[in-house]
Amino acid sequence: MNTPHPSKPTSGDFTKTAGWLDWYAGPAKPTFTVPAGAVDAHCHVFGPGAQFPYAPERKYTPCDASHKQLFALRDQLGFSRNVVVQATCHGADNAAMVDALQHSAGMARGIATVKRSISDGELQALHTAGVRGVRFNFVKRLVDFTPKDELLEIANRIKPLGWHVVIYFEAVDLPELWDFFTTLPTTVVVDHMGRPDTSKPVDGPEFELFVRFMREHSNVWSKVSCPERLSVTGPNAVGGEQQAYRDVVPFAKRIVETFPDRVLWGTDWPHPNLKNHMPDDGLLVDFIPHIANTAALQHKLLVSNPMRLYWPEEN
Ligand code: 0GY
Repeated sequence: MNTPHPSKPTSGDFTKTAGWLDWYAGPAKPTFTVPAGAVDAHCHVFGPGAQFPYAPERKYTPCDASHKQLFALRDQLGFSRNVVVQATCHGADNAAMVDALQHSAGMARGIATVKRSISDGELQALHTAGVRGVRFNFVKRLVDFTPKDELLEIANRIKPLGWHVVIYFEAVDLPELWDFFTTLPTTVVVDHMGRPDTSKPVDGPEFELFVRFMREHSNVWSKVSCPERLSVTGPNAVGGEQQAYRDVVPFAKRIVETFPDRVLWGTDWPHPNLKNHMPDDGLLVDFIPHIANTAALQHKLLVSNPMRLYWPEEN
């Protein structure tokens, strides 16, 4: 008899993957006040599974995290808008994400996952719902391989809609993916700074390559998000100062200061796949002034950049 792998979910079973932490209920009110009109440009919804079943091909089964809970968090943190990124646990079924957009009164945009079989009519329906991009995921623990010719075909089809491509990859894979990324015909937004290894120097060859990638390609943007995912030192404050995730600061600060017009920030709520600690989203907001330390930089990061990309009609 075949016994299923314990970490590999089966399609009808929505039992949360072992070791998974639920998102943090009751986050602190941040000390840092975000500028008016701030956008949380990277967050997700999960299900609820009973209404929007998780994809049979998923690599994890999350806890449910609804759009109501997302919008309550937005209000608690002082944000005005969200960009809801299709999570891999929903595969290419964008229904939960689209439902969130449709309940946002125009205050959320979306990033979808699509296959080459999607019709023009379906793409147009996603656009009408508020989708403004597609995500190509190269993180092997999250997705199976999709051929690059399929991705390029999708990129060429979404370009006329004015959409962009969001890419998610690990820093060690950038050299191999460079040629593909630089052929993409749209704006390209990198998730979480290309996941640098923050135990390596900020001016070492690995992160220099990422900086070069952005410097040489003016269509490349970066989310300076997920200190909780990238940090080795972790959430603990040291001394009297709030220095959670302090090892990530030099990486994010460098990107914000070098490319102030091409950076975005997001909570990453409900924080998929965290097993060691779950961040208090209020404290994540308090991380922002450490990486963008002037009002002008904060405004670009949180308001003018995401508005230009996701709500250009309001500019
Ligand atoms: C993130 C990061 C992760 C997961 C996903 O869609 C996803 O499943 O994005 C991760 O596990 O690193 O951006 O939420």
